[in-house]
Amino acid sequence: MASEVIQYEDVKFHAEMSVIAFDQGFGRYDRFRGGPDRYRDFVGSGGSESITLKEAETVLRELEDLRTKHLGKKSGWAVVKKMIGRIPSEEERASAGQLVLAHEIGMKDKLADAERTLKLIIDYLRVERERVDVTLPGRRPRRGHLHPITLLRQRIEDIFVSMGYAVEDGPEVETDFYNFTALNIPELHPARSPQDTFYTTGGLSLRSQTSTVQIHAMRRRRPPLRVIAPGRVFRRDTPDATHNPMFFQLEGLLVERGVTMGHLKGTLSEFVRRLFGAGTRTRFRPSYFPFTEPSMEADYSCFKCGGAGCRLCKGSGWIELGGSGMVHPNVLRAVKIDPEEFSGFAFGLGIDRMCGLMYELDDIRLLFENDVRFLEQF
Ligand code: 2U9
Repeated sequence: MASEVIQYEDVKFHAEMSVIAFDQGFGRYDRFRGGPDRYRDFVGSGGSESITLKEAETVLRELEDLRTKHLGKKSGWAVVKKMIGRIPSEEERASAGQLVLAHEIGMKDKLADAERTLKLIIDYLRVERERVDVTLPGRRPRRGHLHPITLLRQRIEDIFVSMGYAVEDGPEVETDFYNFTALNIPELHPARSPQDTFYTTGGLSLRSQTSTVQIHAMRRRRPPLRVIAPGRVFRRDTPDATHNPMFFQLEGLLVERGVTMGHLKGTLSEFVRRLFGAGTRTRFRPSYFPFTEPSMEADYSCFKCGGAGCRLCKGSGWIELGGSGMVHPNVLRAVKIDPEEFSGFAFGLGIDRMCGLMYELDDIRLLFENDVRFLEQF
């Protein structure tokens, strides 16, 4: 083969065969030729021919393969170019060179034309895919709000803070001392039994009232003191429409010199007037709590019927606020406050119960189910 003499005609023949093969392969891409504006026929509103981004990317890849096959280093075209050098006549060699070059330019032009169109189509469609219509209305994030219990707790806190009370917080898991002993709850009192209180295996208990917080407060800051303690408390009740084993309480404690039951009555009366309106009346009934002596229950006139009697107050005209009393001397002694020098009053109310009444909920458990359809009504 190396010794074989090659002539112009041989090169011309092989070159033309190669160009025919190329044209055959290129045929299906011919529609992408047509100059720098040809891409407009495929994209945008004026496009009469359609192509997807994925299709255009595939065609471009195929076109590169076609170039390699017909014009690459291992192609028939490379063989044709090598043949030129083996033509003995200088003149014929020059003519063959010109012929081959002209064919090569022709094929490369076709490829470049189609490639340019495809690249422009791809650029256009990529931009199109990523285009954001800034005039579209946004997705409005759903705005949350505070839980109804929190809303009521904050209203109550505001009233007491304006009367000079500090808001205190404390642990939900307690020792017997804070949960019972310091509160003058006797050793065998049923509240201490595991039937009423949740115990941990380590002998601690979930606080059954927030009085624990006030015991902490009295040990930390000596009297005179005014604190309220809102928070979760836990009692082993079977849940029903009016009970939940976890509920929210708010207790208040005031310890100063010369405090009387008159101060207690005045404080609670003022509190319900601020919460439910100036016309709200109060009444006090004798009661018993281990941590207060004397003790009393406080009622307020129904905010719905004004005392005439309605479904909300079960016809009585009164609604129960909670318990209260003068702090038992034993409780003061438990935290080393001299009951001869200081006296105090305390009260407690259930926030969930009050919340249920104010929003006329027929089941207190709704407050803890976390159902947005319920919660978003407040
Ligand atoms: C200390 C001493 C005494 C807080 C008090 C009540 C009466 C009371 C209930 C109301 C409804 C609990 O949520 S409820 O079930 N509470 O009746 N609580 S006196 O007495 C205290 C507090 C702290 C140091």
